[in-house]
Amino acid sequence: MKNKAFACALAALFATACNTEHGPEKPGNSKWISRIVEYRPAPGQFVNTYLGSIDAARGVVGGKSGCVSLGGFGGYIVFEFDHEVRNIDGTDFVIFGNAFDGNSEPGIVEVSPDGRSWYRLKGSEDDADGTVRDYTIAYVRPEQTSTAEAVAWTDSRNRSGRIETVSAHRQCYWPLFLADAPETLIFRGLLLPGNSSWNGERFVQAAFAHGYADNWSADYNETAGDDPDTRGSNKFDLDNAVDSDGNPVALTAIRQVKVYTAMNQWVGGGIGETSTEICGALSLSASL
Ligand SMILES: [Ca+2]
Ligand SMILES: [Ca+2]
Repeated sequence: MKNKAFACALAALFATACNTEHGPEKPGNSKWISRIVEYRPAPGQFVNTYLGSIDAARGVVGGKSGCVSLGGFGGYIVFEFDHEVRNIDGTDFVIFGNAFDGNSEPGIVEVSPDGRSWYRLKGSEDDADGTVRDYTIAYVRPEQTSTAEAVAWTDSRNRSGRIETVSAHRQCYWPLFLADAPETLIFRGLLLPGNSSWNGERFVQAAFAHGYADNWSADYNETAGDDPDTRGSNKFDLDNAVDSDGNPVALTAIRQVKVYTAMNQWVGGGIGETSTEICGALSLSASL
């Protein structure tokens, strides 16, 4: 069928799918992230490295082979797919992290139907003792940015501290690539209680039950939607959306996803600040 082959080649040229049984069809959707809307990390040991740059953020588009670090509390990434993520039965999308047993760095997930209104997907610790609503932190740019230096912060609970440097990472911890070149970085959100403890041999960061990114939860190695690519991810359901007062919100579909580091925690043993990593995401609406 020479003509059909030509038609398919032509269809491919214009990025449309070609079904050999029924001819050209509507363009296919990708199940992976299609675009990074914003990447604004908080200071951290991987900022300005291969894990903490604009290139790292772009690296999580189109698959799950890249990884980007969000730095300390509040640092975030916003991404979208090439289609709306619909609220289907159960899991609607999944997010990949680099969690493993004893290394959970939970990030809170928010979703938006329009890029303006945002709703949190409620996780297991959102109402736990030690969780702080409307938490605000302000980091101050260090005096010099040519080499590693601790980054001071103050927060809405009248506390102060520093993102200390660790010996393994000697570059500047302050994000130098932000277009607005801020002198102060301010982040707001829900602060989750710390998860770090000494188990007699090493410091561990325990998993929370469910509802966070980069979290070694029980569902991490399960699959969703009969897609084996979803293994090794946290699962998210739009049914868990809540507004800023914590009241449930009915969402039928969303356009954008935001993830931010949800702890302001320093872990001993040379581990340093808790920082959520995002290594891709997958929508279960791509083939709907
Ligand atoms: Ca759902
Ligand atoms: Ca991590």
